[in-house]
Amino acid sequence: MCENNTEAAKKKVLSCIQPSGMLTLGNYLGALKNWVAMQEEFDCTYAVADLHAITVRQEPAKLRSQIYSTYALLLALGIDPEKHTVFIQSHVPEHSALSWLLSCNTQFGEMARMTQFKDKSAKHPENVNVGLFSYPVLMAADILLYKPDLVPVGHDQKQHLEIARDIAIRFNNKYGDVFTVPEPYIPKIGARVMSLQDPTKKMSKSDDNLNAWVAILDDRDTIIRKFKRAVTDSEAVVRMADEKPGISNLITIYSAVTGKTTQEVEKEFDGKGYGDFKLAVGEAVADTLNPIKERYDEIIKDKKALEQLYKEGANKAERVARKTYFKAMKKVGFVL
Ligand code: ATP
Ligand code: LTN
Repeated sequence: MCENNTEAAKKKVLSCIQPSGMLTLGNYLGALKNWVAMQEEFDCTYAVADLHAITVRQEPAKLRSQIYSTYALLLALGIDPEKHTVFIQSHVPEHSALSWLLSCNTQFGEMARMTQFKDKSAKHPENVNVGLFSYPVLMAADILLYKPDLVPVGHDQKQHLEIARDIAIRFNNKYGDVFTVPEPYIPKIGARVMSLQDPTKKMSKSDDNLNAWVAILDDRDTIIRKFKRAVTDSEAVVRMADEKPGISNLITIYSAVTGKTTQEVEKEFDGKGYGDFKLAVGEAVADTLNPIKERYDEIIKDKKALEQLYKEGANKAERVARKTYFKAMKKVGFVL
């Protein structure tokens, strides 16, 4: 079989990440590591979802630098813009345009029950904007434009993916076959990483306590210091247990970065104190993240090369997006 046929047979994957802050060890182990791995088996389209980021207030200069840095970080992680499609959402205007068509085919009541909307509007009562409300429709447009078979998402995004599927099915039934109905993809690898300061809460980049989370781009000393300060318990035994959320989280992280099983980790630290264990976790995480940071520092220096890559990415994406968008427009009855 020629290579093109093999490529054509590959299933298509799409996912996006918001440039809404410094990406964390949680984003890496829970999502991005898997994006990298999926490149082997699938034809992947990945985007920096910058339009989604402005559903909460963003300072313009900071937003701009975060968009650059998120794109550069995807490349530093090993996402290959030559073999796959990597772009910035706002560079492909079909996302906003299809979002309008889909909005007029989505019910108010469907959006009003989205739990993320309820959570975020409670968190930012001063800015409950219409974009925050219709966020899942834009996400549906992101997905449906590229007809992916699979969409890798974390648990928090499953409800949004379900809506994207409902919108696609309803649109197809009303106007004829336009969209592929995507399946959620829950990764085989993927750890849920908890806060280092409150291990009952997920590690989150919007946590005000900087010791609670590790950025992918933190330097070695900072990473080790944050792990040294991680909240644990007074038992002084390294074992996985519900009543030991701090140590259990550190075991999960150590397993994820070293590939060792829980049992192997428990055995390795049998009879050793928490000090030794925390240092080992910090060092192992730094060993994993530091090479990414080194590549990132190189990539972000060369703005010209970066610009060329994101422009090419947008062109590649738009060729696919435009076809789907015009097909949808035509079916709805617009004059083209
Ligand atoms: P925020 O802090 O603004 O809520 P976040 O850090 O939770 O953001 P998102 O941008 O919502 O990150 O998530 C991007 C991806 O990373 C999602 O697929 C999400 O499931 C995954 N992810 C985020 N935090 C973690 C975590 N602590 N453990 C595992 N996966 C995570
Ligand atoms: N809402 C997602 C980011 C996102 C996304 C998408 C994920 C925007 N568009 C399309 C998958 C597919 C988030 O906040 N994690």
